[in-house]
Amino acid sequence: MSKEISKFLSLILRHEPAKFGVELDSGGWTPIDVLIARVKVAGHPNFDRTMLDEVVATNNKKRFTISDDGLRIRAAQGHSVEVDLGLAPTKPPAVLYHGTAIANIGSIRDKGLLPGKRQHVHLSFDQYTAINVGARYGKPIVLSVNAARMFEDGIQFFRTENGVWLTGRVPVEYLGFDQEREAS
Ligand code: HQG
Repeated sequence: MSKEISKFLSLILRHEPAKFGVELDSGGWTPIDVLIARVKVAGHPNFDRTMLDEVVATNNKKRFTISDDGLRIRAAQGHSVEVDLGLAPTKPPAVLYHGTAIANIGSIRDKGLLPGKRQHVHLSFDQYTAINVGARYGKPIVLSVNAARMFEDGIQFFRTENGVWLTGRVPVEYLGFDQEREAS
């Protein structure tokens, strides 16, 4: 139940708020009481604040953030609708990782990492997380990203409330394909 609700909240808060009668402000926030009302009519009549708090607290990736006053909620990352999370540009670790499906490698070698439907390219702090991200789309492979050099070259990075690293795109010269041989 909790996983189903979590996925539904991600859909509303990242991708299709209008479809469910939810309005996000420029920072991606929305009032919790309205959200709960919309989730109830969308097929989860028992949904309430206690359940929402539990989903937020137990979510394995801490995908949702509640405002300090407890009245609003937003997705910590992953938006396809345009929001400005208001994150300060931050110096990244020297190396970050990106998990993808092996099937994407040819195109990534060609064009680098692009954000696709989302607002940013998502990068992971560790290889374990990255492999799980990549496995969502097929046989996974992990690419390393020379974040130190990107940063030196003036490219901005942001760290989300739940520890995901975001950047606009990753040109191919910053990518390491070292693991490709192991994966094939
Ligand atoms: C790939 C999850 C071909 C990219 C995760 C990825 C993450 C290219 C896919 C968050 C490409 C986009 C985001 C290129 C990138 N050619 N394929 N030039 N450039 N790609 O889902 O990073 O569980 O939009 O490798 O944990 O997989 O939802 O991005 O495979 O943090 O909270 O295009 O979603 O978080 O897929 O995942 P996505 P992602 P949640």
